Amino acid sequence: MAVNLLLGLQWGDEGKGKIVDVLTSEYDIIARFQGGPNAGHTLIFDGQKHVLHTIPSGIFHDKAMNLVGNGVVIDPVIFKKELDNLSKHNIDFASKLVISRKAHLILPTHRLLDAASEASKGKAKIGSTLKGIGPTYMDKTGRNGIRIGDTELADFKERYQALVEKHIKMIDYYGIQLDYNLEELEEEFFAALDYLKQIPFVDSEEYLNAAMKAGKTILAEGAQGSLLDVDFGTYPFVTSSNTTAAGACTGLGVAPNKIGEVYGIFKAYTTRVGSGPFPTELFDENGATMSKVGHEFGATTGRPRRCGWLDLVALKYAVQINGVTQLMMMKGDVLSGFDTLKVCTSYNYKGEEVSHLPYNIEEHNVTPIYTEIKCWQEDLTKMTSADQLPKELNDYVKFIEDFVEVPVKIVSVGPDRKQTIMK
Ligand code: 2SA
Ligand code: MG
Repeated sequence: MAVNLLLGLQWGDEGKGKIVDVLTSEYDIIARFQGGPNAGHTLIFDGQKHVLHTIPSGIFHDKAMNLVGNGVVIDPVIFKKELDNLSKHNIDFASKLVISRKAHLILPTHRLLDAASEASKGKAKIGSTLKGIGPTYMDKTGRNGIRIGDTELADFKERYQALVEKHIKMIDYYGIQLDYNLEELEEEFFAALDYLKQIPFVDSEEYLNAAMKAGKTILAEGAQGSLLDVDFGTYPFVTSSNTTAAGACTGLGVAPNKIGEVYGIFKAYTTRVGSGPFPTELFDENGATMSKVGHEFGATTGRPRRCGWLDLVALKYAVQINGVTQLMMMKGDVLSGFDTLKVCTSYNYKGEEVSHLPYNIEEHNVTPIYTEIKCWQEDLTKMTSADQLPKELNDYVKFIEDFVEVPVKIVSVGPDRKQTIMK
C-alpha cells in the first residue's frame, strides 16, 4: 500500500487540518512528518472549533491511528495542553496516538534561544512563532539534540543537563536580556514529559512499514507550506524543516517509491504570516477584505496574516517540487463578491519578464504581472455539490488547472467539515 501526502503549497495555513479531517475516514493512519508546535491546524465540526499543533488532524475520528513521526519536534508542555484539550472533549487519545522515539525534544531553553536569536536580528527577524523550532532543528543537525527515545535511557537527565548548560552559554552570547525562571520552566517541562509517557513511544519507521505491508492506508499530513521549506522556500524567511514531499520520506522513514497520491492544497488567494518576501501582497481594501472575511489570524500566535492575490508562478513551482497529483482549492467563499480577481502569471524580474520563481524575490526585484479574471458573486457556503458552483468559479479553477497542469479535485466552500465539494 502507498502513503498519500497532503501538503500546503503556499506559506502555510492553506487549510490542511480541515482536509485531513475530511479525508481521515479513508485512512488507517494519519502521520505528521515535520514541524512542531509552530503549526496551527484548525478543524471545525459540530459547531466547535479545535486547533491542533503537534497532534495529527485524524485524532477526532474513532478509527484512525495518529503518528507523530521522527521528523517532528515536540514540546511536551504544548503537547500536554493539546492532550488536555482532547480530554475535555472525551477523546481517548492514548489508544489512538503513537510517538516516534526519533522525534526530537524542544527544551525550554530552545524556546529561550529562539527568542534571543530573533531579538538579536532586529528588523531582519524571521517572524518566528518563537516555539523553539529553529534551535531544536539546529541541535538535531548539529548532532546535539535530545530525542523522545532518550527519555527511556538511564542517563537522560545528564544529557539534558549538558545541553541546557550549553544553551545558557549561547543565550549569554546573544547578549539579549531575557526574563525567565529556568526552575519553573523545567518543572513544567518534566511534569509534561511524564504525562506524555502514557502514549506509546514507537520505532515509527518500523511501525509504518509494517502497517504498509499489512495493507493499511496512510496519509502523511504536512505542516506549514512549500514556500517555507528550508531548502526551497523563501530562505532565510522559512521554517527549519523540509515541508515538501521529500520531507515525508525523511520524516517518516518511508521510501520514495512508496509515495502514492500527492494532494496539494492552496488558498484561492495567498496569505503569509511572519516576515519575508510576498510579491502579490495587497496593502489595499482587497487585502483587508480577504483578511476580514477569511479570519486571517495565526492559529498559534494570533498574529494577523498578510494577504494578497493568488501567485500562480509560485504555485506551479510548488506543484513541481512536490510532484502534486491532485489539487484542493480552499476559501473560494472568501472571494465571493469581488469584482475582478487578479492572478500572478509571471514576474517582472529586474526589468525582464520571467515565468519561474527567481533566486531573489525581494520586493524591489520583483513585480508581479497579473491576469484578470471575473469573480463570482454568489455565496458559496451553502453549496453542496459541484453542479451548484458558479460559472466564474469554474472558470477560475480551469485557469489554474491549465496553468499548473494538475486537476483541482476538491473545492472547499467554508471552514466546516461539511462545506467540502468533491469535483
Ligand atoms: P518558526 O516558528 O521558526 O518555524 O517560523 C519560521 C517562519 O515560518 C512561519 N511559520 C508559519 N507560517 C504559517 N503558519 C504557521 N503556523 C501557525 C498558523 C502560525 C501562527 O497556523 O497560523 O499562528 O502564527 C507557521 N509556523 C511557522 C513563521 O511565520 C516564520 O515566517
Ligand atoms: Mg495554520
